[in-house]
Amino acid sequence: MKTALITGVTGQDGSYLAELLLEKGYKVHGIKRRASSFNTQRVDHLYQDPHNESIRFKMHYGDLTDSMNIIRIIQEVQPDEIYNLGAMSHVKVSFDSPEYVANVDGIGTLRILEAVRILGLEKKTRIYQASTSELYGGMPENKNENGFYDENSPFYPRSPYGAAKIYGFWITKNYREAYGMFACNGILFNHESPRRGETFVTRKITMAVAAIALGMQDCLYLGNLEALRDWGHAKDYVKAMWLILQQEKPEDFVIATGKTTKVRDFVQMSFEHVGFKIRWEGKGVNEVGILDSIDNDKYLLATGVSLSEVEASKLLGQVLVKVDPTYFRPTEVDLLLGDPTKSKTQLGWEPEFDLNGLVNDMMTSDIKLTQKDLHLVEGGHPVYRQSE
Ligand code: NDP
Ligand code: GDR
Repeated sequence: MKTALITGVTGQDGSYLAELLLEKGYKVHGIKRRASSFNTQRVDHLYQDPHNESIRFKMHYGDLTDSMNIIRIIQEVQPDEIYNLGAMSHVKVSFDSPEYVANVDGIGTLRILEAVRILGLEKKTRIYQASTSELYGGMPENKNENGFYDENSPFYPRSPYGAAKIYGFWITKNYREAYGMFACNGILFNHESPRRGETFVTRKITMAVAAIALGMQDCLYLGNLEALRDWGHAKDYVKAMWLILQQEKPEDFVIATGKTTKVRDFVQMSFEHVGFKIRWEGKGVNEVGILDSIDNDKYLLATGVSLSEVEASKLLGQVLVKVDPTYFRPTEVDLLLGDPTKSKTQLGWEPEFDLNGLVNDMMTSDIKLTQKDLHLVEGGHPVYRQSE
């Protein structure tokens, strides 16, 4: 039985990866942070009682800023594979906490690599580093001749997050070359899911659209509607992480869909799921999304309830989307588009979800969650949501 250690197991990717590895028969250890309230919702369904010695899923308290803790956990677990997914992963927030993000996302990677070396596990333990398309920074001149970013495209990070992750990228490559370690970077483009953190743009949109459709929210405030992202499904992307560590030779891989979409179009697609057609008016910070028409059959199919004529006429013509400059970034990555050729040919990686499938999965899940919230509100339990 192989043993894996996942940092960031409580995050979006960590939870899907833990599921995948358990399905494959691994013993899975995860590092979780101590917090004043539970932060394990994404993996609660995997919990196994630690009093039972034969469990295959176990979590350890730890933090990527704490070398001693990292060394002790790796010594205890003796992993065959480490997936370093732990990070302060929000690009906009990294401008607020640049030193912290350098410590966790940059030096944290070094702590993992050096711990493996200190413990003499260089030949046993394979390491996956969660690198990112943010390394490219969306610089137009750095795309390849076909207009994509690939494994050979130059980097130009545009945030403290990107700058910290570029250290993680290079130190992983350096330990591979210097010490012959099986250490690889997955350069993953944006990937989303119903488990995506609520402040990333896709999830913010699908949660707001569900809440607007069910009458729990009036308006969705967003930043740059023009940004283009190459969005895939996290379930598909964790499969690629595993494949990268099963290769004969350690190498770096781009994981992407090869298609790019504007934030505005993701908004449109999410509203279309509930039968709402949005009309865009105005420019820049004055741009708004107005409800133009409603397809009642689609609304019924998505929500399980029908809108009365009175309810529908109240909604039509309302401004449902506004721009709030609070969400603009000091430096923006305008366009990301990855070339998955190497991962498809060499890893045999094939994603199952396209963008429509992703939007459907996220919207279906967020409608269910909103309906649960509605029941709570009806039962006299207020539901508080932050609109970040
Ligand atoms: P999430 O933000 O959902 O999860 C991040 C995880 O890291 C959480 O478990 C979090 O713990 C943990 N973490 C944060 N700070 C620390 C710390 N100081 N010590 C230990 N653990 C910590 O991110 P994703 O799952 O979306 O992403 C996984 C990784 O992949 C990240 O490294 C991210 O930067 C990278 N990445 C993500 C992409 C994406 O589109 N999702 C694309 C490319 C790269 P807690 O739950 O307590 O907050
Ligand atoms: P990103 O993801 O920065 O690409 O990083 P995010 O979803 O935060 O932003 C994508 C694009 O949408 C624009 N945008 C908004 N973003 C947020 N969060 N909130 C808004 O209201 C909003 N309005 C518009 C942003 O400006 C941006 O252009 C993600 C993270 O998962 C990283 O950890 C990962 O490395 C990269 O993807 C690849």
